[in-house]
Amino acid sequence: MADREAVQQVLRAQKIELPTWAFGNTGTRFKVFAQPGVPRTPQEKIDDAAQVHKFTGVAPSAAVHIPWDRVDDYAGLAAYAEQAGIAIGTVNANVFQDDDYRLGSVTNPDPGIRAKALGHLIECIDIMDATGSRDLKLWFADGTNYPGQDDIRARQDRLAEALAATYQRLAPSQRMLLEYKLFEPAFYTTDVPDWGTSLLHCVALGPQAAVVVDTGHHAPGVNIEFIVAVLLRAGRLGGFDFNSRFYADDDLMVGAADPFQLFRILREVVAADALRPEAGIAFMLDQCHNIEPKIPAQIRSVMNVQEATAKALLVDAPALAAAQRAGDVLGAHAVLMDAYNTDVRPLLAQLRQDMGLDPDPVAAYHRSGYAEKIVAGRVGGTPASWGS
Ligand code: LRH
Ligand code: MN
Repeated sequence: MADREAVQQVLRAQKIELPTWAFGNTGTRFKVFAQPGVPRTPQEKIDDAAQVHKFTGVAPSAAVHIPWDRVDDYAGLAAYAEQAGIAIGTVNANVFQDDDYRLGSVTNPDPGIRAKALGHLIECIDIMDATGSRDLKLWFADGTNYPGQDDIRARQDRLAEALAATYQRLAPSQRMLLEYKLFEPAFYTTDVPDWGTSLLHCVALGPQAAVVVDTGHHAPGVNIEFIVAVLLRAGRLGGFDFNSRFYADDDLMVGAADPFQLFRILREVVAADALRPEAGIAFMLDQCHNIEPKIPAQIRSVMNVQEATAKALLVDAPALAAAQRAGDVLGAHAVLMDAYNTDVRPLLAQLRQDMGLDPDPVAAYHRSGYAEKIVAGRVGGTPASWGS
């Protein structure tokens, strides 16, 4: 079993980025349930994200989504976040909620609409310049619903053209992260449906482009850790959108539906020595808390990533390698399962105490009275939501 002191050192340095949109009202096409105390402004979303960092110590940044987090002064927003003890992280573009994008954004047959979409992508880089963000994350809802609706190859050409124009606007320290998704909202073709398509575009663009693996964006049964291992080997894994699902893009709390899968994914990251910040993997949550209280759900999600990471770090790597070399199938599997079946909660509770935090972040949050404060204080105004 790996050295626990060393494991704690790595866990102490872990950074998990939160999605501002998880603090707003979310739902499905059937209903977006309104919850009391939900933030009304990007600043209030940052306040809530800062609570998660306050109680976990490992969530020092929040990703923003434009226009959901649109403000007049992005440098001011970054300063506000700093005051709250966190930073503005990844900037997410949004070219999926405008009527003009019915037939696509950067892949739309209409060059005028493509230019409009490209304009937004470039605007997001201007925002990154103001917030000091490293990453531009691009997810395109673009696709078709019926065979023949549009030319699959022509849409790829349009996509490549827009990505190239966006890429050349990046500063040397900035990156473009291209997220793929099997389907939804398009139901026949999606223009970036899988890791292969994203990787092809990233390789064509250059070294500042990398793939984002959203754990909810695969067909049932897909071996996500295999994709992770291959992207790490290619040096093109840019980051994760962590969540979990039982069926489709359910956006449930990471590790809730399949904690063993999350462990296997983080095992590939650990095996590639890619947990280090220098490895440049963005560990982000991308979730929607449709029915559950949002801040405790984010705290629980961060804890789920910590637990899976701790188990992945506890794998006895020399013993595993020896069993693998020896072709000892059951022996090798047992080494991995020993780590997975290790109760790491005491180790993490100790780590939190060593970091000056309460060993039980969720209980500490509930004792803080913050939940009652925001319900009482956030009256009036327009609660944040996906508002499509
Ligand atoms: C698309 C997605 C993408 C976003 C959105 C909030 O399903 O995963 O990352 O921008 O969710
Ligand atoms: Mn995502």
